[in-house]
Amino acid sequence: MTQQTCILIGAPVDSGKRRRGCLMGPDAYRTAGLAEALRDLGHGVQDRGDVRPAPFTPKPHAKLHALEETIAWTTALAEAAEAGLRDGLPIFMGGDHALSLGTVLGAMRHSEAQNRPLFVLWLDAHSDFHTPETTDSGNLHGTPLGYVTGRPDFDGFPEIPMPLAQDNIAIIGLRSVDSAERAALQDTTVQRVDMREIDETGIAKPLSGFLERVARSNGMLHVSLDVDFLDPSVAPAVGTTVPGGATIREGHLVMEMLHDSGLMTSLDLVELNPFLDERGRTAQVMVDLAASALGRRVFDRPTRAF
Ligand code: B3U
Ligand code: MN
Ligand code: MN
Repeated sequence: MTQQTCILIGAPVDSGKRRRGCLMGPDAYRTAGLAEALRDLGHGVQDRGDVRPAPFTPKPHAKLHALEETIAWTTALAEAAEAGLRDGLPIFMGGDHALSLGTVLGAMRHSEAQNRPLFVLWLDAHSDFHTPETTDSGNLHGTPLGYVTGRPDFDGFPEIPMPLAQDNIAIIGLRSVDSAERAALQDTTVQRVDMREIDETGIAKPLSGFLERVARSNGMLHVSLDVDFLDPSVAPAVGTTVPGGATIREGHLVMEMLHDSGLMTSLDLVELNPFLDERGRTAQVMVDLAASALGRRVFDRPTRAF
């Protein structure tokens, strides 16, 4: 198995929505033994501690929640992501999904410097494709894919170098998409895999199609795993529970396929709210999924080439 240098980066972002608690995420992952699990697999592990937002002055805003704070996190996390990618495989311990405004931006800058295309795999019940104009909730954790694809109205956020190509994005696990997002997504070539498709064809088929495309382009692959990708019965520690999510096995299969592909270059673990957890079980599930993505398995088997 290829050894990696895993760089753990705490991203206690709690500004992307109103319900608080995701700021406790990084320490929950540490307590659940993320570093130890990765070391047991033979990887090098460095915990860089928690990122802090850039300085900011909060201003009241009619609709958007904590806009300035979220911009400040975006600036700081983009830098942390770029630095982490230079040194190894960064794993961002969130924090709500607003953290991906920064981590994907950092990955975009890094991939541009490497002259390799960036691909993004979004494992989520939601499509997070809003803009600050289209969001009804005003919660910016619903906007990162809108931002990185170059949608309008992200005033005050860092400039996007070159929008992420729609062809380079897959969202898997969809079951809660707002009408403005649906309308916008329908005009794109983003690969959208909803729970119905997973029920009908299984999760491996759409994922391997996507991974083949990443491999063919010698792409870098950023994976963003939202806790609510999983069914709330197995992962209850999340503010927005949407029934009908992925099973534990589907989650592990995705992670095992990612490992076999050797393509993943960075990983977000987002939306864990330890305040809502039951004896740490969701934190543990997320640690186990991360371990699968880094090679944990029962038996060795011949790996599939992508
Ligand atoms: N699309 C809704 C709900 C939502 C998005 N992401 C989460 N919830 N976790 C919104 O508020 O934008
Ligand atoms: Mn999300
Ligand atoms: Mn979600």
